[in-house]
This record gives sequence, structure tokens and C-alpha cells, in this order.
Amino acid sequence: MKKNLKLAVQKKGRLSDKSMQLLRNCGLDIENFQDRLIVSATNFNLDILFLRDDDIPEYVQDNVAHIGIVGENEVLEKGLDVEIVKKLGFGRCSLSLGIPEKSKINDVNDLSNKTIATSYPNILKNYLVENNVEAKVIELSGSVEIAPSLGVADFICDLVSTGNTLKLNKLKKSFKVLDSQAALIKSKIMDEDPELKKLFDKLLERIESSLKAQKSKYIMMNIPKNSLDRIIEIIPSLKSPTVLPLSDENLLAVHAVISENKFWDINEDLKKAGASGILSLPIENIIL
Ligand code: PRT
Ligand code: ZN
Repeated sequence: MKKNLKLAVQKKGRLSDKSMQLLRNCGLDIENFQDRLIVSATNFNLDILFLRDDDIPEYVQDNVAHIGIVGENEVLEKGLDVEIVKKLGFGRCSLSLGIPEKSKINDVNDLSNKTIATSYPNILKNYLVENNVEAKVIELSGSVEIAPSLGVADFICDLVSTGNTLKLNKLKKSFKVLDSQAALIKSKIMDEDPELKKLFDKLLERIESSLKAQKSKYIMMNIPKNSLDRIIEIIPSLKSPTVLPLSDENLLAVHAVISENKFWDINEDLKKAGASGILSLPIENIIL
């Protein structure tokens, strides 16, 4: 019987939907997974285990799940022996110092002899040691942001994305201890099994192609024949653009793949060079 690669993803939380979306973008057909702890892909040898994010690094270290999708913050906090293979570009946040609105701190030295509440005591303690600062760290498992108003701590160190939670609790963001995003992690012994390694390499190739595609756009436009050289100069294409004849002999169609963030930069120049009907379309996958 063929082996299945086991992938752990967060069951319910901030990373769940995007993790499943990424797998679908890789062409995986996944059984209906509502309220199930494990499901299989119907067109790939893959089982998906739904777990709490805190548990994923340990399951992967122990090779119970061969790979996982989890926030880098969880991996670093647990300090387990897993490999971070690829940052996935979603679930971005920073582990930052939050201080009362009226307080002022300039740098890490101002934390000296203060009390800081956090759910990430290991990352914070390492950071303090690296910076030669002695402070008291209180570990709280949730609602860290209310600690200063309860008088439990002077400051907090918590994950921040929009900053709204800090504001609601009359805190402000001070400096950053760590940047984090969702990452693909893998067990260090999974590779020893050639069958699993082959499945993993195949899945990783699909993930990489899907991530590349998300950052790219397919653009199409019509141009006057005589502006082709200028248009090709403007387009920062991955490869040479495709040029097609149109029924109007004075016109050509140009198609190209460009990075998403370049689209608005080149738009004006393309128009000035005579391009019209400029379309930009999403791409599902790119295999170079
Ligand atoms: O049940 P389970 O243990 O699986 O989930 P959880 O509640 O522990 O985790 P969850 O779903 O909240 O977060 C999962 C992962 O998402 C985290 O480990 C991070 O890698 C990532 N992530 C990204 C965040 C945030 N952004 C985030 N803003 N995780 C938590 N927050 C919290 C933060 O702790 C604070 O309470 O959101 C609040 C701040 O958000 P803003 O937008 O107000 O700044
Ligand atoms: Zn958690």
C-alpha cells in the first residue's frame, strides 16, 4: 500500500482558511473536512491533520505529522527541532512590545527591571538575554493586553497585526522583537523515507509554483505595430513577451507575465507608448 504524507494544519483559527486555500491552489482535491480531525486528498497521497497551532511544531518534530503549516512564532517559542522550509506569505504579524499610551521607552534598555506579560516567554527571555537586559517576564496564556490595566505588568509583549487590540486597551506599539508569518515546516527525519521525500518534493514544487503565481499577473494589451520595441522595453517580463498579430494589420497583441507590484508602475508608460485595452489577470500556477 502506498504511504501518505501527513500534513498538520491549524484546525480553527487565523491560519486555517489560508492554509486550506493554499492546498487547493496546489490542485489538491480535499474531502469535506467539517469537524473531522483527519482527512485525505483524493488526488494526492496526503493526509491532513487538524490540530491546535501550539501543538503543530511538536507533532512535526516527533514525525507524527511529517510536515506542518504554522506561525514562525510558534516554532521559535517551542524551540523544537524542526526545519522551516518555506515562508508562506500569510498570517503576517510581529511580536512587539506594547506599552501604556502615556509611557515612553526609547529602546530595549528601558525594559530594565520592568515586568512584562507575554504568551511568548521563551522568545522574549532570549531577546532580553541577547540585549543584556534584566526584566521580569510573566507568562499569560491569553488576554495579555489587559495585564497593564490590571496592574499585573508594566508592559506586554504580544503579536500585533493591525494594532487595533493595543489601541482598544489604551496601549501603543513600541519596538519589535520578531517578525512572523505562516511557514511550511518539516520533520528532520521525514527525508529518510524515500517515498515520503518524493511526495514532499512534489508538494513543495506545487506550493512554490502557487506562491510565485500569487505574486504575478498575466497582462494583455493591444499596441500599434510601430511601438513594439518601446513596449517591450517597458514590460519587466519574466520571459520574453508573447506578440500576436491581430486582424487589423496595424495592431499587435502583447501578452506577458509580470510581478504584481509592477502593474501600476508601468501602466502610464504603456498608455503613453500607445497601448490600449490593458488587461491584468490572476495566475493560478507558474512552473518555470
Ligand atoms: O486554537 P489555536 O491554539 O489553534 O489558535 P490560537 O488562538 O492560539 O491562534 P490564532 O488563530 O489566534 O493565531 C494563529 C497564528 O496566526 C499565530 O500563531 C500567528 O502566527 C498568526 N497571527 C497573525 C496572529 C495574529 N496575526 C494576531 N494578530 N495571531 C494572533 N494575533 C492576535 C494577538 O495575539 C492579539 O490578541 O490578535 C490580536 C492582535 O491583533 P491586532 O490586529 O488587533 O493587532
Ligand atoms: Zn494556539
